Amino acid sequence: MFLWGTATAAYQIEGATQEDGRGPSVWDSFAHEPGRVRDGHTGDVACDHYHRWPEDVALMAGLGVNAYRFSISWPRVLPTGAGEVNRRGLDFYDRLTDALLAEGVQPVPTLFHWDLPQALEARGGWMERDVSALFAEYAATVAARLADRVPLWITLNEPFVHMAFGYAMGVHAPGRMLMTGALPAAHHQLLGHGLAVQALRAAGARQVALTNNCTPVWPASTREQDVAAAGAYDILHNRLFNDPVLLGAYPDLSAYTGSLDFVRDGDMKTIAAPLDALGINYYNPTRIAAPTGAPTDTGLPFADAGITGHPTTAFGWPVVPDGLRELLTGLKSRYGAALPPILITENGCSQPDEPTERGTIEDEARVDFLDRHIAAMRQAMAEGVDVRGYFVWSLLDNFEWAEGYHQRFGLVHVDFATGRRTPKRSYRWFKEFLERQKTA
Ligand code: GBH
Repeated sequence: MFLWGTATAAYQIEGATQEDGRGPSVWDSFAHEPGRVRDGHTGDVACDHYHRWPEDVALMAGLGVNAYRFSISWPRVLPTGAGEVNRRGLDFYDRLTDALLAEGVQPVPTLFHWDLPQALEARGGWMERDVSALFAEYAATVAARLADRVPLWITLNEPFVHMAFGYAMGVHAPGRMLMTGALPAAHHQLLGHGLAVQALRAAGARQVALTNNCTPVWPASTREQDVAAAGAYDILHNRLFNDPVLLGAYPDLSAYTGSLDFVRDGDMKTIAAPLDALGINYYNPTRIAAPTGAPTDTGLPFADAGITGHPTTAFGWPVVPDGLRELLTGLKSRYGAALPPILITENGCSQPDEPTERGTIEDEARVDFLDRHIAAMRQAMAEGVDVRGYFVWSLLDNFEWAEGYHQRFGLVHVDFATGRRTPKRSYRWFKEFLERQKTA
């Protein structure tokens, strides 16, 4: 069965950050630090999904999806990251799982979508090797409770973005600016992934995947320097996270570091544990040029050249549906038989989505975006790529990290003052699309 779903993440929708024994995460601390998130927005309430989840499950039942990708909040389950289990935290995901199954919606949990328990950040966060083993213990704890009903698990969401935005550039929690010094945070996430795969299988999980954010990389010109810079960017963004998992080895990282002393014997074998699927989050391609040599250069071996000549979303990201086909066929040609079946675990766009006087939200641009990306995915499938699922980011407008509530990605509009949900035109479009899949 092809999985058609929507996706969300705990900190972006749940709220209730101090309820039922949940501990603080790095995102609670970060969002409450002045100047970190636009207009000082926080996830304290967000979509209040922690209380309104029955309504959200009903929205998915009405939509007709057969799968739902959500994330589990590590500090809800283990308030200090390790040790004492908070049963009320697990109870929440247990209730959600049962309610989804009762509606014929397969729960697809992600164990880590960036909300590290603050107590583990105090110990060094993902820069600290021990966090990998603690992540696997947490995975085992959750699976012991849910694996009897949950067939498919995702370990990490976008370790690239977490490393780059959280540890290298400081624009996401935990707000560190280590630049290339952040590479251990990549390795420890990947090691945590590999250890979690073992723990999940031991607890009875039938299928395990990792979700990577991938981007097709376009050289800004055919000049040799630009092509080399594009290759260097591809290594950092895509291959650093795909190669170890699929091939058991890092790509050549000499443009970024002189030493991989954080890698120990046996790590690569752990990281390369066979997967049942690779999750891909696709938003847009990236155009890369050689650094200019100006004082404003980052010191990195590439510069973002920007993409022009394509429409953009409210976030300013270029809309390039064919980039999804290019990405998928590119993965197939790079990894061949080592590439497991693919799940598109996120795809979607931000739009202003102001209600009309009649209260409806006519998000035509989102309908067009989704329609064209699904067509591009199908084109890749026709070209031989084994894709098994597609999840729209997102079910609900939600807390968009450093942008707060300013970017709206939902099929369902959320009035953040009242929590009121209003399905958009795109929700009705996707519902009709899914009905057509059943009869086709
Ligand atoms: C995902 O990350 C996250 O998993 C999810 O939580 C989030 O809400 C969602 O996407 C929407 O942001 O500067 O034009 O080259 C997406 C990671 C990183 C993808 C930045 C787009 C930059 C576009 N994104 N990237 S551009």
